[in-house]
Amino acid sequence: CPDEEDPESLVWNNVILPLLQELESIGSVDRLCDLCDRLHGTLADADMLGRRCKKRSGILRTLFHLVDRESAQLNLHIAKLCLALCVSGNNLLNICKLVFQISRSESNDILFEKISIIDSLLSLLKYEDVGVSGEALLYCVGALKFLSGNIAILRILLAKNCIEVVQKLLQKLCIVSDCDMTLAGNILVQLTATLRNLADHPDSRTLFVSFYVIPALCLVLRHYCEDKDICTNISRIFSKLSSYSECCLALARTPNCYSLILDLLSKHHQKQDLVVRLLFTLGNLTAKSEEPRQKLFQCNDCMPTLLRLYNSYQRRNVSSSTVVQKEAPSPREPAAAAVAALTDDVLVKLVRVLANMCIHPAVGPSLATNTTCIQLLTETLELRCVEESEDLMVNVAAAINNLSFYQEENSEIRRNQLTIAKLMLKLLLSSSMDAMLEATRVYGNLSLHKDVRDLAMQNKVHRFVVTLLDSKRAEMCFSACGVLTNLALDPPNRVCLTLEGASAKLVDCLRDFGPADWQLAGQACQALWNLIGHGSDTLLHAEERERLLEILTVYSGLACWESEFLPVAQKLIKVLHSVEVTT
Ligand SMILES: *[C@@H]1O[C@H](CO)[C@@H](O)[C@H](O)[C@H]1NC(C)=O
Ligand SMILES: *[C@@H]1O[C@H](CO)[C@@H](O)[C@H](O)[C@H]1NC(C)=O
Ligand SMILES: *[C@@H]1O[C@H](CO)[C@@H](O)[C@H](O)[C@H]1NC(C)=O
Ligand SMILES: *[C@@H]1O[C@H](CO)[C@@H](O)[C@H](O)[C@H]1NC(C)=O
Ligand SMILES: CC(=O)N[C@H]1CO[C@H](CO)[C@@H](O)[C@@H]1O
Ligand SMILES: CC(=O)N[C@H]1CO[C@H](CO)[C@@H](O)[C@@H]1O
Repeated sequence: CPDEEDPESLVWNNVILPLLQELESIGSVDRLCDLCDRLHGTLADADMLGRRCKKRSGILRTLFHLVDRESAQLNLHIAKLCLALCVSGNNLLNICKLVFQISRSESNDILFEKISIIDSLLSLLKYEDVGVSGEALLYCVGALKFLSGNIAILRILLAKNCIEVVQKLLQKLCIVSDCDMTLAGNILVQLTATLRNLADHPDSRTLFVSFYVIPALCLVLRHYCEDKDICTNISRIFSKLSSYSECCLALARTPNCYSLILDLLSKHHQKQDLVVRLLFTLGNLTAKSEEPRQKLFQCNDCMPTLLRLYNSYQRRNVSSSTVVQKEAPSPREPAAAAVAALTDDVLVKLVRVLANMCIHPAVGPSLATNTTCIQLLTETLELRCVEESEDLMVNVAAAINNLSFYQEENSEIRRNQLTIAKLMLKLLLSSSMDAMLEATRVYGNLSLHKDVRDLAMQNKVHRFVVTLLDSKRAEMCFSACGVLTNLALDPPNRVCLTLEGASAKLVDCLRDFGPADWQLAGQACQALWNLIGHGSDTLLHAEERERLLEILTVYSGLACWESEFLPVAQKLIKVLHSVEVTT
C-alpha cells in the first residue's frame, strides 16, 4: 500500500484519526480540551499545521461540530487550533466572531490567559489583508479591545510586542482603497480604544515612542479627520500620553502636529469631549518648552481657532445658565450643571494654552495687544464666579498676569487696567487661596499705575493685602510685598498702611522667610523702604526699628546673598542708623 510509505498518512492513521474519533464521541469538556491540545501537539510535531495537511478539511469539520457544545473553554481551544490551521474566508470570520463573543465576558479573561491564544490573534493583525479579511479583523481587534481592559492580559499583550503590531496595522489602515474605508474606520475605532487601554500601563509609554505610534496616530487623524469616534479616541490617547514628557516630545516632533490639532478643533468644535482633550494636550505641549509655544502660534489658524472656540464656549454657558436661572432660581438642575462643568472644562484648558503660549516673547505681545483676546478674558471674569468656576478664574488671572509682562504702548491689558483691577477684587476677596494668589500677582503688576493704586485704596485692598503677609506660603507673602511696595509709593497711603500694621508684618515676613528666600527678602525690604518714605523713618516704632536692624545686619553678613537683596538692605540700614543717631 503506497500510503504506508507516506509519513503523513502514518501519523494520520495511527494518531490523528483515533484522536478525531474520540473528539466525536461524547466526553467531558475537560477531556475534549485535552484532546484538542493533543491534536494540536501532534499536528505541530508532524509539521502538519498551516495548510500543509492534505486532510485538513476533515479535522476542521470535526472541530466545527464541537462548537455546538457552547463551552467557552472548549471553543477557545478550537479557535486556537483552527487559527493554527490557517482557516480563511468565512471560516476565519466565524472563528473571529466566536473569539469576540467569548471575550465580551470578563469572566472568560482567565481562559485567554490559560489557553494562550493571544499570539494567534496578533498574527492575524500582522498578516491578514484588510481588503480580504477586513470583517474578521474587526472582530479580532474588538476582542483585543475587551481583553486589553484586563491588566494581566494587557501585560501579556505588551510582552508579545502588541504595540509594534498595532502600529503597523494603523499604517495599513491608512492606505486601504476607498471601498474599504468604512470597514477600516470601524477597525480603527476598536484599535484606538485598545491603544487607549494600553496607554494606561507605565511600561507602554516608551514603546509608544520607540515604535512611532504617535506619528502613526497623526497619520490616521489626517485620513479619518471626519470620523468623530476615531478622532475622539485618539484625543484620549494623546491627552493621556501628553502627561509624559517623552511622549510630548514625540508628538511635538511629528511634522505639522499643531495644524492638525487645530484643524480637528475647528472641524469638531461642538464635540466637547474631543475639544477638551485636544486642548489639554496642547496645554501640556506648551507647558515647558518655548518651541511648541511659538510653533503653535505660528500656525495660520491658531488664534482664530482658539478665539472662536473661546467665544462659543463662553456664550454657550452664559445662555444655558440664564435659561436655568429663569426657570429655577435654585437649586440648579444637575443636568445643566453638568453641561456647565464640561463647558468650563473647555475654557480652563483653553485659557491655560493661551497663558502658556504668551510666555514666548514673540507670542506674548500679539496676545497682549489683541482686543478680542483680552475682551474674552475680562468677560470670563465678569461672567463667572470663583465659587463655581475656581480653576477657570485662577487660570484667567494667571493668563492676565503673564500678559501683563508685555507693557507695549498698545497693550490691551494696560488700556483696560482699571476694569481688570475691579474684576480682580472678586478673586482677591474670595475664599480660594489660589484665586487670591493670582489676583495679588496681577495687582502687583497693575498697581505700578496711580489710578489702579487709587482704586485699590478706595476698595480697601490694602487691608486685605496686609493680612496676606500672615500667610504661611512664601509665594503669597512675596506677591503681597510686591503690591505693598507699589501702594507705598503714594505718601497718603503710607499712613493707612502703617495703621494696618504693615511694617511690623513686613519685618515678620523678613524674619520668617528671608533666610530661605533672598528674593522675598529683597521685596520685603523694598516695601519697607517705600513705606518709610525713602528715609524719613517716622513711621517705624523704635522697637520695630531695632528688630529690623538686627535682622538686616545678620542677613547682610551672609556671603551668598544676591545683588537683589544687598543694595536695598544696605540703603535701609543706613537710614535706620541715621535716625537712631538723630533721635
Ligand atoms: C485678534 O486675533 C484674531 C485672531 O487671530 C484676529 O482675527 C484679530 O484681527 C485680532 N485682533 C487684533 C486687534 O489684533
Ligand atoms: C456657567 O456655567 C454654570 C451654569 O450653567 C454656572 O456654574 C455658572 O454660573 C455659569 N456662569 C454664568 C456666568 O452664568
Ligand atoms: C505664566 O508664566 C510663567 C512663567 O513666566 C509660567 O511659569 C506659568 O505657568 C504661566 N502661567 C500659566 C497659567 O501658564
Ligand atoms: C509686571 O510689569 C513689569 C513691567 O511694567 C514687568 O517687567 C514685570 O515682569 C511684570 N510682572 C509680571 C509678573 O509679569
Ligand atoms: C477608550 C475609548 O476612548 N473608547 C471609545 C472609542 O470610541 C468608541 C466609539 O465612539 C467608544 O464607544 C469607546 O468608548
Ligand atoms: C508633562 C506635563 O506637562 N504634564 C502635565 C499635563 O497637564 C496636567 C494637568 O494640567 C498636569 O497634571 C501634568 O503634569
